Amino acid sequence: MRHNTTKEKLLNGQTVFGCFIRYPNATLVEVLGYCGWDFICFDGEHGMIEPADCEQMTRAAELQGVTPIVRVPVNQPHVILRFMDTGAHGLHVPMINSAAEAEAVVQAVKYQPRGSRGLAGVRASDYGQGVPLSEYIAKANAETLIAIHIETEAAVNRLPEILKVPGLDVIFIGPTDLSNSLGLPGQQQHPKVQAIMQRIVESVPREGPALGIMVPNAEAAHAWKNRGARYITVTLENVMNPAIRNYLRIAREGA
Ligand code: 3PY
Ligand code: MG
Repeated sequence: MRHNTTKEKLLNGQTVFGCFIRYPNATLVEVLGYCGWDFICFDGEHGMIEPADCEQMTRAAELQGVTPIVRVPVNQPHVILRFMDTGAHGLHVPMINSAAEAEAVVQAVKYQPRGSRGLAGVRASDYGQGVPLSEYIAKANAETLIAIHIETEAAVNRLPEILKVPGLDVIFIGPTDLSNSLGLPGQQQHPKVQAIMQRIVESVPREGPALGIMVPNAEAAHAWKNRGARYITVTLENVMNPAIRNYLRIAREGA
């Protein structure tokens, strides 16, 4: 397993910026790797990315020195295992609603003694051809980044308990699912959605796991940086759309 520079930056108190992509394509990762992202997150929840895609995309990210992270579709150990065995440096797990569910994530991701992840000579462990497995285990346990999604009202209510689970690196706000959970689907700017996000901000202490969030644009990213978020993501579509529209406007009408 390679060194996780995104986790290192978080541990040093820095803020990291990443891009979510939902298309199973390693070339896209390679291209985006030239843009300066700290990490790229391959979306296996709302995208079509399967473990075999994740493996190729992880290779491309490593080639570019950008951290490969994957969002798994569901909090199940056998699913998490297949994605993490590709060598991804970290993962997002959606819909974590209790301390027990957060603990299950850590159990699935970490090897003994902290967790119970299954061990084999897979890509993550250099196919057993690199350092001894015992060395790999210690490195993987230290370097793998865990981001859990807090995206329901129930999760926010239980956040103090969830935060006590050791091994979490990022408490990630999912604004879209939060709006859904409050019966206000797609209304992320609604005062009730904003208020529950503020509760999360106030519940996550600065010295614990980093606060993370999905934002719609650069202005929101910077505003969230100022609010204390240190793990900030955007979708490829949300950075691409205004850039293309701006290009076409200027091309057609002049600057
Ligand atoms: C959400 O907004 O629900 C998310 O999961 C963002 O990635
Ligand atoms: Mg979500």
